[in-house]
Formats: sequence, structure tokens, C-alpha cells
Amino acid sequence: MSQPVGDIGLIGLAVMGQNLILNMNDKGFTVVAYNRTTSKVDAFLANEAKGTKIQGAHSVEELVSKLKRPRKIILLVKAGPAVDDFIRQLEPHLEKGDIIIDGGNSHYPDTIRRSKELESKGLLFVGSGVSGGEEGARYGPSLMPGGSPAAWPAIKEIFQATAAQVNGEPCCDWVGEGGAGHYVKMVHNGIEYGDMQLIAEAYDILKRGLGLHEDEIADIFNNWNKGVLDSFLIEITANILKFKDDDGEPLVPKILDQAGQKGTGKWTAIAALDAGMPVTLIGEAVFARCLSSLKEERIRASKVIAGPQKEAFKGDKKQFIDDLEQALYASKIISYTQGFMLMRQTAKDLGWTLNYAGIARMWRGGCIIKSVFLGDIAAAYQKNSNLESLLFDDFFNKAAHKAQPGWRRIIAQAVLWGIPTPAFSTALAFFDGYRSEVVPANLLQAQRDYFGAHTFRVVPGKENTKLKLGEDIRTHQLDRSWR
Ligand code: 2AM
Repeated sequence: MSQPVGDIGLIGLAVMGQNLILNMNDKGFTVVAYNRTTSKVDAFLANEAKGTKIQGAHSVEELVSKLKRPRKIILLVKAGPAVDDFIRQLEPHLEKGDIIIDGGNSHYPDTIRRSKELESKGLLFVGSGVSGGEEGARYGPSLMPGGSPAAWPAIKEIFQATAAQVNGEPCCDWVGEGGAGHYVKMVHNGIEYGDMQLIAEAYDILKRGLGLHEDEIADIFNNWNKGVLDSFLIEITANILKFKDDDGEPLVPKILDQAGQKGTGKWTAIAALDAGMPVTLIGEAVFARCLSSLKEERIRASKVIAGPQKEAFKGDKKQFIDDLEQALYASKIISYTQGFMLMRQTAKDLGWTLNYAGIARMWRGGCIIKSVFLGDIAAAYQKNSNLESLLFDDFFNKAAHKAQPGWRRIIAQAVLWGIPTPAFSTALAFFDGYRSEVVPANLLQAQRDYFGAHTFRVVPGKENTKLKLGEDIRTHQLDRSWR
């Protein structure tokens, strides 16, 4: 039999899989392609892959036989049972040290389970976030691999060559153990929800508040894209707002205002609740989509619930738009602060070693949240990998201080107008809570003790207070008539 020539195998010839194969082929690797419905293998070889080095396989066994050792096989199939199914099919044909990589949108607990199971059998498993959609897969995605650390040296070259490059650096690095790769991809998606919601709120304020036309709003976004907000999402928003329907009118107002979701934002919010971390902005972004989908109910409510009298804006519009840019920037700083706090806590809880500067660099290119801003986050963690939060970094601390007055003015004005800003507002509430030495949780503790004898701790230095630790607050001359 001839020597195997394949550098890597890929199972799953939907668009993402095909594009990733073509991308790896462009980078000089020999890829072997397989799909459950094998007619897709033939069609791919006869069309998109024609004239390339790409090889096909018509069974899992043939696929494995065409790969150099240690074998590396990427699964790009529907998340869920299909992944377990292929792992089971591959196992009998693999040897110790071979590597299965799941590049799908798997939920990280599944990745943790699969890496444990495969490692116990001497195989290596990698769960990799792949971001950037079809375009990213074809020309350079953000790749976030995590799992069995021993797999990294074997896949590093292919992964880093295939990923997007920013300033000569690949948007791919080793994320961490177990389910870390898929976890970080999940947080990425949550942050994406947050960024999109912030942009939508800015649009709403400019449209309903200032009464601007889509073309004017697009120009504002284009300007913002030259400053601190320079990012893919701001850029495409400007393009989207400029887009006209056949009648010459902007398309966006004709799109039904009910947002869909596939669940990764929700997963992030649930993970935040589980970890006990205040990732409020992503949570609000998910809830805003939920509220948007109550369209029929909102129509009925709009007929019977009146907001404030609409008053024309009398202030300085240019100043207001500059304030809005700062409000968006500051809220974005808070969102990423919260996202990184969540990853830090989860790493602690699950015993992962995460490279935060590396994560920011992976997100700088290839993916939906790519931005100049992520370079600043990478720099912050490069300076101090142990940073408790971005707000302790000099650069972001100064930026948040500078943004603060405008940020407050925008939210105050939106509240007076009756325009909802759940993401802007929760960001500011977090900021004000985080910078408060004292929050009113003392009263919560007293209430908990009053109705449930939960006890409370006393502020250091106030130990000789009338109430002692462990005492029931109700025993101290308080009105018990409520019972
Ligand atoms: P198919 O072409 O045979 O349907 C995206 O749906 C990719 O995942 C496709 O390559 C698809 O294969 C594969 N896929 C989806 N569900 C699958 C399953 N249960 N078993 C194997 N492959 C599956």
C-alpha cells in the first residue's frame, strides 16, 4: 500500500467544512475529505476542489488510512449526537496519540466529557472554536483550540497557518485544557450579542431620539469606525444602514423587529449565573432579543401604555453624537471586562490555565467581534496576565473616566425620551457598583436575617455592635407584627 499523504482529515462537507478544507489546501496542506452522505465527497472533488491536492474518502476507515501519523481529524458536523457518533466510528481505526478535533459549535460540557473519555483511551481530543462564518473559514477564521495539551504541538502549524493573520500574528493560539476552547468561543458569541445590542441602542437613540435618517446615521458610524470603535460590526452597520430597497428607501426599517438567536448568548448568560459572575451586559442583550420577539404583545402594549411626551432635542447635536460614541465605547469596555471576569472565574473553578492576552489576540481578526479595541485588551493582559479586571488597567481606567460624563448624559437623555437602553444602562450600573466601596447589600443581609435567621457578618472594626454574629435580628426589639 502507498504511504499515507494526508496532513489532516475533515469530516462534514457543509459550507463551513468545504471552505476550511479549501483554506487549508491553499496553505499547502493535504486534506482528506469525508462526509456521511458520500455523494457530497464526489461532488466536492469534481467541483470546488477540482485541481487541488484535496483527497476524498468514502468511509471512515479509508479516511484514516490516508492520514499521516499522528492522525488529525477535524469534525465539522452538526453539534450533538453526530459528534459522538463519529467519535465512536473513528475510535477503532485510531492509535494512541491520534487526535480528534471537534470544530463545531459544541457546548463546552460536552467537550469536557469527550476529552476525558478519549484521553482515558490514549487518544487526544481538541474542541476548537471556529469563528468568522463561511468567509472566515475560507480565508482565515479565528481558531480557539483547547483540550488535550499534548495535541497542540501536532496541530499548531496547520491551525496557525489556516487562521486569520493580524500584523503577521495568527488569530489562533492554545486556549487551555478540557472544554476551554469551546468555552472561550461561547463567551466570544456572548460578547458578540452585547456588541450588537449596543450598536442597536445607539441606532435607536439617533433615529428615534435625534430623528436622523439612516444615511446620516451611516455617516456617523463611518466616522466612529475611524476612532476607538474601529471594528467589523461598526463597519458593516454603516453599510447596512446605507442599503436601499428598490423604492430608494433604506431597507432596515422594513425588517421585522424580532431578533432570532441560536443559543450561544443564552449559554454565556447561564454560565455567568452558574459562576456567580455579574456578566450583566450579555444577559441584557439576550433579554432584549427575548423582548423583541414579543412583537404582537408589544403592539398591543403600545396602544395602551404611553411614554413621556416627545420633546425635540434642543442641545448641541455634535456634542451629543460625541457623547454617544463615548457611551458606546465605555459600555463595550464594561462588556469585555465582564466577559474576561467570567473566563477568569471559570478557569479558577475548573482548573484551566487561560492565556487572556492570547484570547484577545485570537479575536482581533477572522471573527465577528474583530476590532482594534482587542489589541488594547491584549496589551493590557500582556502587561499583567493576572489583571483582576480591565478597569484596573491604566489604559482602560483612563478611557472609562474620560467617557464617563458623556456616557451618563446619553443614558439620562434616553431615560427622559423613554428610549430603552438596557445594555448602556446595565454597563453604567455595573461601573457604579464595581467602583463602590459600599453597596446596600448590608440591608439585604439584615433582611435575610430578619425573615430567615440567615445571620450576617459585621464590618471589621465594628465588632462591638449591639448585634452579634449569629444572633437573630428579630430578638432585638424589632417590630414583629408582620408575622
Ligand atoms: P450530511 O451531508 O450527510 O447530512 C452539517 O449538517 C454537516 O453535518 C453535514 O456534513 C452533515 O452530513 C453532517 N451531519 C448532520 N447530522 C449528522 C449525523 N447525525 N450523522 C452524521 N453526520 C451528520
